[in-house]
Amino acid sequence: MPKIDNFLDKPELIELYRKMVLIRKFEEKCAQMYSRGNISGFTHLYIGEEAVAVGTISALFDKDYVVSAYRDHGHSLAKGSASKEVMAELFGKGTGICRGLGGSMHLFDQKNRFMGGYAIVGGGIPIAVGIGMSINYKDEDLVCVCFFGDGAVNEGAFHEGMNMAKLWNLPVLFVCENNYYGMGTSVHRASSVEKIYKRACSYDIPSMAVNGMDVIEVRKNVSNAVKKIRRGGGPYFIEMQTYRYKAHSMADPDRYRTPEEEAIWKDRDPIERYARRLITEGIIDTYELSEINDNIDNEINEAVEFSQKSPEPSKDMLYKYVYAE
Ligand SMILES: Cc1ncc(C[n+]2csc(CCOP(=O)(O)OP(=O)(O)O)c2C)c(N)n1
Ligand SMILES: [Mg+2]
Repeated sequence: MPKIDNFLDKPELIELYRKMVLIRKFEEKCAQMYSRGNISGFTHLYIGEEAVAVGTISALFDKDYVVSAYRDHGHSLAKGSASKEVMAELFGKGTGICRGLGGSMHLFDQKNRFMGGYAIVGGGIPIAVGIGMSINYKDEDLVCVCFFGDGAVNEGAFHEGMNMAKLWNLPVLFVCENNYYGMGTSVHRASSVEKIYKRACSYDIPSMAVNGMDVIEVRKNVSNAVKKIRRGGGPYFIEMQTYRYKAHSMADPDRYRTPEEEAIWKDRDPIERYARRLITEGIIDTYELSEINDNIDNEINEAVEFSQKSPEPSKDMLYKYVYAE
């Protein structure tokens, strides 16, 4: 059976492709639905970064935990959330994954152990550390992966979290998605240390940088890191070098990047490159690829239809899940 680098078999290789396309098409549809007024509030798209979520999460057990930030649709989908429930959440409908009460930045899917998106930069990090602590306390063979951006490494929560994770030898994989910008501020204007993976040295946490545009590279390196963590090796830090093709959020005019820079990154497109590789290495043919794409188009259209038809959250939900009487 064909494999890439003797590493994954055909169904696994194809699943990596399918999941990346699912995220890309889901996000493209979100942009459309947002501009039509079906989705409101803040929405941050993950287009361009798909290989990071898919490569990382595919290396985990279903029972492992994932914590995200506010650019969270891709992580939730990669962890197994149903696309129609995520879309309905963005529409603010009662059938959404958080019954329409969370929205784009606060997805949560306990059954798939997706432990939330968080709008506060770095806010997910202490939560992931807490999950790591509970894993050790219960003596489980699990890992918690925490995704955050390059902007988060300048937050106090990052430093407190990294310190405690190392001190208590917690099974946490810190995945910094370095897309080179925190809103409109580039990394070199925000971080005294340009190589972000070096930040982990302060806490004696092993770390590395990985090409986040290559799903196989991501998958391999995360697998290795997770193996070490499961053996009791303590936390690990990976800087995934990637790029978001779209603006910071749907509300950002995106005037801080040059077309030349964008073109360089789009040339490294994780999906196109991987599709070419699958074909060149004889894993799949163009017919199979277009079949996968068509199936995903159908899935996304069904997700939109489901969301449109779904009811608003009922009025009796108004005071549920709030602290005030
Ligand atoms: C504590 C805090 N400070 C500021 C903000 C406003 N803010 C929202 S997103 C963002 C940029 C973060 O960039 P990064 O961590 O690189 O993630 P990316 O958006 O690139 O995925 C900022 C400053 C916030 N949400 N929380
Ligand atoms: Mg960033």
